[in-house]
Amino acid sequence: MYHIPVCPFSQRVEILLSLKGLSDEVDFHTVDITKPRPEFLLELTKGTTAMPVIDVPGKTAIKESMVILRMIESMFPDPPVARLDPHEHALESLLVEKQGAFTTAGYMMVMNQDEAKRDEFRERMLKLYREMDAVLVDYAPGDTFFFGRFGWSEVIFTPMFMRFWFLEYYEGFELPEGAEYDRVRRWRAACLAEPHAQQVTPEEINKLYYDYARGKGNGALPEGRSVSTFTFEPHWRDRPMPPKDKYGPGATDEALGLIQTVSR
Ligand SMILES: N[C@@H](CCC(=O)N[C@@H](CS)C(=O)NCC(=O)O)C(=O)O
Repeated sequence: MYHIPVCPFSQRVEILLSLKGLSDEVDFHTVDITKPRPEFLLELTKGTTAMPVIDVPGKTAIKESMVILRMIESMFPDPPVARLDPHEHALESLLVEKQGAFTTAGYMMVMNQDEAKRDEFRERMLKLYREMDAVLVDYAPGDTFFFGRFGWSEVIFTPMFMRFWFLEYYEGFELPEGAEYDRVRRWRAACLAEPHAQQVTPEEINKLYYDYARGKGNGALPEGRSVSTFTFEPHWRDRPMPPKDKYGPGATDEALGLIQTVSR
């Protein structure tokens, strides 16, 4: 599997492999998003640059996280993560249907550079949380997870809940109090605590996604900067927390710890 360690779409696959006890059966190769993709990788993807991609020995490589998840689930059915009962799988799929809109809303909100539009983006996120809450209330038999355990919809959403730590940090966005968010709040908390889903931390996310908070995604550079916050070097652990104020003047490479200043 070719992946970007902090990518939520890659994390979905990592969580599923971990739940199936297959993490050690797969060779993971990290891809530096800030550099052009090597030729062999573009051949595997037929020219697209997004990760993850899984190179299945002797077969055509497969991209797109949702497609990869389904393939792994069918190839390695034991233990099942998606519900085996077709009707139960349809129920959990009602929630999964929201993943695209949810992902887009969160990324658009963190990337928004127009302070006057903050409320608009916040409302869009809250509306989606209310819709997810309603699906859980109306269709989920479980009290925390959709069913009694961390399963299919949880694999798909948990990496997004973790990326959206950047909304707490850069936008001060928290789920408000209120009954209309109670069910989804419980679900989210249980997802975040899942032992098989601890691949990333808030510190890592908030340091790496600073450039997203400045409106630049996928390794692109904000004006005046020369090193992406997605870079592997220097390691994120060795860098300071970025400023939370995404609408103020941008931090420099030096302030972000991306360039070591030589002391004389
Ligand atoms: N729809 C894709 C999205 C994958 C995606 O956007 N990956 C990002 C990293 S989080 C990426 O590789 N971006 C770099 C690029 O597109 O060149 C999936 O579900 O796998």
